[in-house]
Formats: sequence, structure tokens, C-alpha cells
Amino acid sequence: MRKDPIRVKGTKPNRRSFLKGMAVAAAGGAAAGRVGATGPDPAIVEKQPWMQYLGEGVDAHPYGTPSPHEAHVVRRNVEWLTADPVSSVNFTPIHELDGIITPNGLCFERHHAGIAEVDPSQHRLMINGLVDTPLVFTMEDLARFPRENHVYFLECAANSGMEWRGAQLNGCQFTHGMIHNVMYTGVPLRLILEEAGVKSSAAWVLPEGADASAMTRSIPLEKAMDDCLVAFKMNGEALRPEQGYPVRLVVPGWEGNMWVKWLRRIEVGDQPWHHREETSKYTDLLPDGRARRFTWEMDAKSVITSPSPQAPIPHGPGHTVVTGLAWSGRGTIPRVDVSLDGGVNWHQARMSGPSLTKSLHRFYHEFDWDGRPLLLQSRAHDSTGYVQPTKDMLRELRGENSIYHNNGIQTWAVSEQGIAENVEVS
Ligand SMILES: Nc1nc2c(c(=O)[nH]1)N[C@H]1C(S)=C(S)[C@@H](COP(=O)(O)O)O[C@H]1N2
Ligand SMILES: [Mo]
Repeated sequence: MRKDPIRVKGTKPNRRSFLKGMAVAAAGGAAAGRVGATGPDPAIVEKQPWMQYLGEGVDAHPYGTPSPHEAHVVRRNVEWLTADPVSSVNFTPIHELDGIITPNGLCFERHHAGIAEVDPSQHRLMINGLVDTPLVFTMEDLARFPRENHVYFLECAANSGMEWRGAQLNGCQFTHGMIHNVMYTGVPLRLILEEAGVKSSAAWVLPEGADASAMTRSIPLEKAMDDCLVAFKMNGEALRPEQGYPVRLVVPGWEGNMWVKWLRRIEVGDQPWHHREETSKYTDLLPDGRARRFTWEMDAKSVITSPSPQAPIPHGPGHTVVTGLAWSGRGTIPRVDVSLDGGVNWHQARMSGPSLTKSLHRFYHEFDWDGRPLLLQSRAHDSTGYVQPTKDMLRELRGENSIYHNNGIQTWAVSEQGIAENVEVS
């Protein structure tokens, strides 16, 4: 046994005194961080099983997976939301994640006809329509274009759609988990279109998926030439089948539906095609009977991921960490405010990690919880000056019938026991 069992090798003294200070500050709280309060800690003084045997060698798991203790950190669906899992959605467990990158195995899935299991050697990408030379590329051809790396969030336009009329689902995984944030490697779509030569009458492109839904969306040529990517890698490795292996379209900042997976064809045209996903779906009915259409950009939004209904406060009163995510389809997030009292008082949160355009941003707010009930809210400000609205402000503009583009402020009511619940304070 070590002589000084609390002194972890290499720990800096200032870190240690911070922890000690915190233990004192946590008066009446749990024994966490308090040394010697309840006698010797078996976790320190007893030999744990894993100290007594040799572990598995290298190559035991040629493709690594998380610790079995993290087995609860998985995508989950809400069975009653859809009739069948082949045309359905599951949700990213954002309440369990930190930083800004979504691990590949946890990126939410949205399929209209299940996952296409594409053989890359049999996959082609065709460019046709208003081009000088229609072209067909193999995956090997695509790998010979100059490629770029960018971190972007993908948010389904229906994210938080179930919350439009009031609080419904108890957990940010379900209210806000139709989002992921990934570093993509891909070829700028502009280079591929230039290779085919876009005719001067061209104004729109139509990407098409190779899955059984043959997903198609009309995208303005200006966006296609600006920052869209034909991507084949996510977070360094090949796209997962769920995310469109071997190739998907990346449409930064715009609604997830346009990010066509299993991309097989891009048609160039002079007007939009008015297909299913831009007429009967991904449109919102306004109170006067007109439909909001072509609502591509994702407005600035944020959510507190912990504490939240699936991530209660485990430690009682005292030093408490609030954390969450913020994003905007129009740029970066220079600032997030956090309220502990349902929007009466606001505190500027601490941003941490890279601030990249059209990417998730991570924020923290640390405070000394007095143990009284809380109404937690977060409010994002984006680099255009836009401020995330309340749900009432949204309903005032768009009525009660909307589903898509709900970026209203979310509230979690936290009880004296630290249990969090989805409520609405607008
Ligand atoms: N080919 C194809 N692309 C598709 C879809 C689809 O069903 N088929 N779903 C779209 C929708 S609605 C969303 S929100 C995103 C989801 O991407 P993800 O499964 O990587 O999260 O993919 C889009 N691209
Ligand atoms: Mo979507």
C-alpha cells in the first residue's frame, strides 16, 4: 500500500487543494472527495480483482469497443413515434457525451427505407443534367480529387418537433438527440461539378440516394458550389453503413434531410424538382394555411445535456457542473447564457473546445447549488447576432401546426433530490 493513499502520482498540488477545498465546501453533502471521513476506503486500501490478473493482450479486440460499464451509452428510439424501424429515427445519447465530437457508433440514424448495404466496388456517382459532359465516378476516382476536412453538425429538421406544443419526451436524447457532429473528409462538390462543367442555365442540383427510398432533395447551385462535400470518411474512418457508406453529401448548416446518404447521382437543373421531401415533408403549415417551404438553414439552438432527465444531479448541494451544446447553421456560437431560474436571471456560460463554423460548441456553467429546485435553461447567441428564441416566440410567428425547425429554449425542472424533468417555461 502507498504511504499517502490520496496522493495520486503526478498530481499537481494546486489541483489537490482545489479538490480539498471542494470537499469542505460540500458541507452536508456526500463523502465524495472527503478524506478519512468514514474510515479506510476499500476502493483504495483493498486489492481490486483487476490488480491481480494479467489483462487481455493486444489484438484481443482488433476493433475496439467501449468498456462494458458504458453499455448504457447507446442510441435509442421511441417505439411509438414510427410504425416501423425501416422508416424511423433513433437518437444520439447527448446526455452521456462531452466535448463536441460524436463517436461514430453513437451518431443518430434516420432512414426512410432502412440501411443500404452498398458494395463500394459496385457503387457509382453520376453527374448528369445541365452539364457539358455527364460523368460517372467510381470510389477510386473520387479518391483522386483534392479532399478537405471539416467538422459539421447534422441536425434533422424534425429535432425537437415532438415538443412544439409542449413538453413531451423526458430526456435530451429524445428532445434534442437528432443531431451529430463529425469531422468529414471529402471532396468539395464544386470540384466535381466543375469537372463535368456546369452550363450557364444551371441553378439547382438534385442529389439522389442509392437506398430503396431513392432520397432526393433540390439544393440551390450556389450552396452546392459553396461548402458542400462529397464525403467518404467520418472521424477519420470510412462512413458507417448507417451514415451512407461509401459516400454521402454534406450540406453544412442545412437540415439533415438534404445530406443524401449512399449518394449515387447528382442531377443539375434550372429549377427545383418539388419532390416529396420538400413538399409533403420538411415543410410547415402556417396558421393562414400557407406552407413554409425551403427552410434549409438550421437556426441557432442550444440544450443543457447535464443535468437533464437522464442525467440527474447525483451529489446533493454544493459545487455543480452544468454543461450543454450549442450550434448554428449560420456560423459559430460566441456566447451561451444559462439560467437557473427559468429565464429570470442569466449567467454567461464558459465556452470550451474549438469554435468552428456550423459545428457543435460545448459550454459549461459551474455554480454552488443551494439544494433548492432549479429551472435550467440555455440560450445561444450566434455569430450573426441572432439569439435563440423562447417557444412562445416561435409559436407566435408560426402557430401550433409546426413540426420542423423548433429551436426554442428548453427547460429542465430540477427537484431538491436532483431529479430533472422536461417542462416548459416560455
Ligand atoms: N439516401 C438517404 N439519405 C438520407 C435519408 C434517407 O432516408 N435516405 N434520410 C435523411 C434524413 S431525414 C436525415 S435527418 C439524415 C440523417 O442522417 P444520419 O442517419 O447520418 O443521422 O439523412 C438524410 N439522408
Ligand atoms: Mo431528417
